[in-house]
Amino acid sequence: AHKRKEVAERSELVPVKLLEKSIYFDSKVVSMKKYILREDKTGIIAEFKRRSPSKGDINPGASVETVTIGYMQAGASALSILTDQHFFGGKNEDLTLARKFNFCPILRKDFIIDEYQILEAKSIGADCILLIAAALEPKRLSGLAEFAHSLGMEVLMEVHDLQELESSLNPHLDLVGVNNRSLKTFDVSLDTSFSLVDRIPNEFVKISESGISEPETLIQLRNAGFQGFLIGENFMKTSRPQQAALN
Ligand code: IGP
Repeated sequence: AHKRKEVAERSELVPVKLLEKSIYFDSKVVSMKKYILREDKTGIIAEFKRRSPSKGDINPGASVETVTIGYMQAGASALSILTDQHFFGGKNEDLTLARKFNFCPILRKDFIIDEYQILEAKSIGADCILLIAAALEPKRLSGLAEFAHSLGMEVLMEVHDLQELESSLNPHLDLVGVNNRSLKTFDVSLDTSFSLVDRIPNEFVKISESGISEPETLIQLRNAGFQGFLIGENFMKTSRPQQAALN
């Protein structure tokens, strides 16, 4: 409900015509799918997140430039930038700043419910959008994914259980992510990932999301069949997130 209002307000303020004037609107997308599969990289999608509903403030003063450049130097395959202000203290300018300093795929992390937000994602410099199965009707999700593809962007669909996965799979997705954190209780269980990995068709790049804090966990997830790993808090909670990513 809160996103509906935000979208209505913003589309009033910044009409689509203006979004389309952005220098990023016609620029080529950097493929997250390809970068995740590159063997000279770790498969890690490193996230910039100042705060979260489950943890409160994580790193309120962190600098987008310093952290994202450090992430990429440490071997991350891609970046995820929270742009949701209400729950995560993010903003669109964070993503654009990350874009200016990095040549890599960038995921716009937000709650996308409308085509306007996808046009906006393109205009701020994103390469990939997140669509959350728990928040969208399967038909709607598929339509939004198709729309993102029409702009040249890639799509990561996030699921929490088998029901969401099976009802929402569609041909317009590039990556499928299993979120280990329940949106309702905020409890993290890596078993969510282990139990769903084999149910994701191999045409999609498989991502495990949330609660990853040990190198061993990453290795176990990789052995189970995951190709990408979305990591935020474990890096951001340190005073130098860009160095945490080196370990
Ligand atoms: C990162 P963590 O536990 O490493 O900070 O998790 C990422 O998976 C998490 O931020 C996330 C998220 C989301 C945030 C996953 N899905 C959807 C906002 C919306």
